[in-house]
Amino acid sequence: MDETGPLTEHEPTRTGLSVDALHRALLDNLFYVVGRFPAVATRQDYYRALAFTVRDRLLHRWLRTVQTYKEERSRTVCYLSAEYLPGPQLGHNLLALGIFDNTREAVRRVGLELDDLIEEEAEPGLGNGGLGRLAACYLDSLATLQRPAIGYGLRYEFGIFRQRIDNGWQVEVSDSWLRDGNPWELRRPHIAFEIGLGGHTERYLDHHGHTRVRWVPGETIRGVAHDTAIPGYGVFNSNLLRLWAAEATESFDFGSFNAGDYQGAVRRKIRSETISRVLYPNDEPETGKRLRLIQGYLFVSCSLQDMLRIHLAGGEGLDRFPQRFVVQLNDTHPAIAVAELMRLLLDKHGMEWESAWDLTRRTFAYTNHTLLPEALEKWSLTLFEETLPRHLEIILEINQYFLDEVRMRFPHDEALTTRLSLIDETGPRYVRMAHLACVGSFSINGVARLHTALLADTVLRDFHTLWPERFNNKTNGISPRRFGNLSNPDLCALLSRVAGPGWAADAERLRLLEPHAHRREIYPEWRRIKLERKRALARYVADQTGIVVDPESMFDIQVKRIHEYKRQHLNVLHIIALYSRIKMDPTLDAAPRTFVFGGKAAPGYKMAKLIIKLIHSVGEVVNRDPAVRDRLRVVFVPDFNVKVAQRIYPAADLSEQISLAGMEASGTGNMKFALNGALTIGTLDGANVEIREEVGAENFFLFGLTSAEVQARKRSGYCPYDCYRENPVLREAIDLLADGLFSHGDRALFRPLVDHLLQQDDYMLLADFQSYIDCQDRVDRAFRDADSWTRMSMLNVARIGRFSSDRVVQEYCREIWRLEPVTIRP
Ligand code: T68
Repeated sequence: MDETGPLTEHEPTRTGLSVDALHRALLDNLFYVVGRFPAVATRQDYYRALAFTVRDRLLHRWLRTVQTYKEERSRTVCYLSAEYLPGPQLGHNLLALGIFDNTREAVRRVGLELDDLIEEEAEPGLGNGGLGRLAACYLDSLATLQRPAIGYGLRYEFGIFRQRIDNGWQVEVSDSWLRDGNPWELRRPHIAFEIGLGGHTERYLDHHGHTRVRWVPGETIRGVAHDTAIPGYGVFNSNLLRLWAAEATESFDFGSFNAGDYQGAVRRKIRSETISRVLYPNDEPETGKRLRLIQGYLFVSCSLQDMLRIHLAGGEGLDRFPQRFVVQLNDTHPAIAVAELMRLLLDKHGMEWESAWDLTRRTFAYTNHTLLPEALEKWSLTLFEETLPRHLEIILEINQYFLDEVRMRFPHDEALTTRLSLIDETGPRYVRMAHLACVGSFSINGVARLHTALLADTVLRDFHTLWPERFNNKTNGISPRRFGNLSNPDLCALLSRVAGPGWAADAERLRLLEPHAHRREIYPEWRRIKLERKRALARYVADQTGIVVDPESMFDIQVKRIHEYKRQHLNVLHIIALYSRIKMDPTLDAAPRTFVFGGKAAPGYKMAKLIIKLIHSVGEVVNRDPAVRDRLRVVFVPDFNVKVAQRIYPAADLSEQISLAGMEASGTGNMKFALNGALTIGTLDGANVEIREEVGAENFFLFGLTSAEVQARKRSGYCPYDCYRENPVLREAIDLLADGLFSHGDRALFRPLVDHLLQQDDYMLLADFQSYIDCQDRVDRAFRDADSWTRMSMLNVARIGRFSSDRVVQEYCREIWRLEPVTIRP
């Protein structure tokens, strides 16, 4: 007691927010939960004790929240997503609870620094990239906007691989994020559901004499809930992220056990638990991956069973289910939910087809995240039949009714029917998951205005013809808490001073910064904050890569998954061109630049891995060359994840958003950079289009073909070799690469890349090359006028408020989910 100071009666150890209460709880948890004395405790021990301290406070809010939602019979949105990338929890939760300063002080009392404890946390890498991070931003906004919501997903034991770089090549290392335990989650053994797999179906007569179907699975597996609280910012509401882990239904197969086969008995348990073992990296053909199909089914079935349980416990009939729940499908990964809800209603709850179908279609809404035809999910019919035989029957029946409806409306168009079918019969038969999602949903949305328009015009064109009223756009947004307050506290303090602290919960208020963008006296502070973040990143880069960079140089950054359509190699071609220009003309007047890259390549995507090697190879030559040493630097930050991202966005001067127009659904990094005062060089792709409209064309560096021009060029027969032949600068850059300047004379290393560019160039780098180079020249001139650059930077921040995830979640609530706020009182 003496050590910790007195506690008031109103400050119980488990909920109090004062420095005293937090300090006392920290020591308590260190001793009773972590099991360590202060004298021997490590930082990791203290991190865990602090996490438990925060979790207690969250649990308290979350129980109040659940109670209130129940009493008020609130309508709830269930976000079904195979991926979540929430990032480290500690800092975020302290911010939401408003106890950052008190906690800092409490941690100081035990002789430690809060920032060091925050560093200890291993982040849950339960997603590949933008799609998973978007889901996490939306959960943050839903809680902040006081909307009842549950995020459902999978508790992968191994998240996205960790990336090491070995001699310039990506090496994948498994991510054992649960190794030290996860203090944020609560395992709920009593919230568990069984799912079936394989087996066969049987028909029987029910007591009304109706034919019904029974699925007799070959095996069953259990999904057990693991809950994490998601607190809203500055409100008492706390929602839930519920992730399912696979477990065996019986630890022992007693048949084998009794027969003396102990090994066999345990084998089945191990096999069951394999199901939620590992997250699949994207960009790999998945049509044959049974495990991935089962993963999707596991979390979807458990989630739907959980919703039905909650609903029925409320005492209302199933017919009221769509009033109480709305389910958002985050891409097609959970689209099996359409068939699974039908199965549960028909086979488990004895509903008739028509009412079950009506209910199902009033429950689901679908978000599409890609236009890449190769990324549209499909599953082989044979695999489906083996794994989910009952679901295949249901899908075929849905298809029959659906195609009858199509034929009725378009009687003479058999081609249309073939195109719309849930089954692709052009070769070996496949189930088209996007079609299942469209047919089973009352709303279909894209994630940026251009993306939605292209969806309606290309991959989902026929569905748009059929049901134009179902289509709508929801332009993506990002959490201003995580990518503002948390990652860039100094900038945010300045924003709060000039625009008022309310901007973090109401990002449109950033507009109040706009008049200040013309006050030169504020510029030095703005630049000082940026420089400080660049210095911090420079230290991190030196630590991670050994490369020293100059914080005064322009930080030109491209971080995102490595993919040809995102065109990291166009960025590299610019570096090569600039390098060779400076070599030819050492007096060339250009601002020193540091090119920063980061991002993972799918393990099976050879070309993406070669692009990583290319970045390192060019970096090696450029960084070593005394002729350009102080003017150009190229670095690759390994293992890009949410934690690293939070260091990078604040340090950027220039944000590279250079995908081929029409390829990037939205992008969200573009928004995170702009919120942190970077200017964008970009094409008219995804959300860039809308960002440019908001910040003003004069504050955005635009280049490249439009998506309409891309289509036209492709139709008229695009020939990349013509660009190469006609443009000496481009020719020089490509020749240097092909001739082995960056590969110690090895002409074979980058041959696949060069050949692809010259012969096919699917993503039209050569067509956009000159426009990109010219635009980079404009960037250079602009950067050298420091005052004008600062003004543009400030205007970007002032006008980026629309891209808060709060804005888009409000749109989802109003236009799709019909969801009202529910205030939780302490
Ligand atoms: C991204 N998609 C879009 N997919 O590429 C990006 N894919 O434009 C958009 O901003 C973002 O979604 C949010 O809408 C993805 O991130 C995946 O990660 C993915 C995962 C598994 C399978 C396929």
